Amino acid sequence: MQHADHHSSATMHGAEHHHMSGVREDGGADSFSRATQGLAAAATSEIVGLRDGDGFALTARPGRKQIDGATVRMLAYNGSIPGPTLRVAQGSQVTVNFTNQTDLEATVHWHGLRLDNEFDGVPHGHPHHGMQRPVPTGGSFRYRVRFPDPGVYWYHPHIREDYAQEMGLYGAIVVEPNDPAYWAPVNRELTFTLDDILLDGDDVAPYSRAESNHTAMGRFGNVLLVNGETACSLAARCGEVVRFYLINTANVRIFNVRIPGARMKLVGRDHGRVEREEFVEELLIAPSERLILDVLFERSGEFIFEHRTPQRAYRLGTIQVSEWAVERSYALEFGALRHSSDLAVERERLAADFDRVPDKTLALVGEMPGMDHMDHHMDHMSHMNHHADHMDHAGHGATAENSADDGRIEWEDTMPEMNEMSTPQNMVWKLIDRATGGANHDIWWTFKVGDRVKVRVVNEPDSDHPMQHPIHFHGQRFLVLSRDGVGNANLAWKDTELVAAGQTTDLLVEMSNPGIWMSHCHIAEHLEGGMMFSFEVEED
Ligand SMILES: [Cu+2]
Repeated sequence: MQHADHHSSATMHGAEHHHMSGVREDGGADSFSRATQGLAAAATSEIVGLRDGDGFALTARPGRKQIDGATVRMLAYNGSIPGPTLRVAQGSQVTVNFTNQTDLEATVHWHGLRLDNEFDGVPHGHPHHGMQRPVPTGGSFRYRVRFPDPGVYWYHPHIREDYAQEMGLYGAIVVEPNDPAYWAPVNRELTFTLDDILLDGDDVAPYSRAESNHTAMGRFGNVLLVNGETACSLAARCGEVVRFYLINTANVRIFNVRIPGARMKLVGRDHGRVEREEFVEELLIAPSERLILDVLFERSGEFIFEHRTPQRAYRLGTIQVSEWAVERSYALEFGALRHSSDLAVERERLAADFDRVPDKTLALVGEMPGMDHMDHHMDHMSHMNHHADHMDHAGHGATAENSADDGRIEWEDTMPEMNEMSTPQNMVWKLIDRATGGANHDIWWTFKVGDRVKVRVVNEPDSDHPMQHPIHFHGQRFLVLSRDGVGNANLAWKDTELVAAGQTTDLLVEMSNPGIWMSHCHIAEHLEGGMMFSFEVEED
């Protein structure tokens, strides 16, 4: 694992430590505590198998952790960062007794699960349909969680995500399919959370209790973490096929993952299988998205698990593959590219949806009230020129799949001082319903169970700060129909989709789960800045 500011050949894109005033802001009631005295060291994450009907206790509390030589105060579920990985069977239901021992209100959001509305973890002062009362410090809440779909999901708080999630409150959920032939056989399955954290010298860069900051670009970290650790290493055997369940738990950072020298096959995304498996060199994963990759290690030696941006490569981890061949290799099965018959049926079904007029159009807009117009204009121009260079270089602007080199993604914090000072007051992020002009809280959509709603998401290239946004729908699942007018050649059920700056993406959202649900940008600071709205799905 590399420290993000080593070998900063990326010049201005190097994520440098933010050397703030140098004065610690501890002790003030305005900041979350950074004290580590008396806290237990965070443990490594456990894998917990839960059976239908089981109960499980989940407690969030502060813990202490060593990161890159610094001892910092963090938050842990059941004493570990990430929290326990839950392994459950498709169709099962469990009860989670959550207790909040942190120093802020909390909920647990079960990201991607089509569960009952009241257990979705969206906070509201007065609990009503789709909402729950925030769990105060010392309080608890009983969640009933069900798992209708195979795939990989995760859990995290839905209050001050910019702080609580960054501090370690996240955990993986692997839902095992009922059909034993759903996945190809592999030797092992491993779960990896991809994250970063912003250190300021020997401590976590401070957080205000009153409001989030880094609202403009989101809080980029300067240390990368895989499963909460800076040095991820694993051992494998020659001929072994390992399934990687990847979850991006970062506030804003996008990862572009690869393992040079090993063979990698995309087999699934958020909610299970892809339409057709494909061999890949590298793949993007945006905040809150998931990837399911099968990896074959054909020869012995050291392999690097890497995050590649257009400017540089970061080491995420190291895999040592021994010469000792695995007893049963699944190399043959790995070589077969399987198709999902369920998604083939969906493709036929949605042929008419590709060309029809969208039911809803959402624009993604950033506004900087009070920002000097001229400065803004110049910044914007240089920003767009930068994009144009990359597009020329890559030779394309629109592809069926988002790629690392299409030039419309911010990989690092390019304006750290300005970003750090930005708040929801001076940087406003909006989801705008083009039909009504309503923004964020003003939007209220109503659908019926069974509706398949075509939502066009237009990430406006001319707003005050065009950048990518991972758009997330709670409680439902969707298919990506097209990106920039190019039809999606490989369907998968998802709950989050990255929309690059200037990109137009059409989604087909299947309204299958009744209730009042949230949709929002999953950049934590954009959500905190109000980039969200609610929609209702009525029982038929
Ligand atoms: Cu956003």
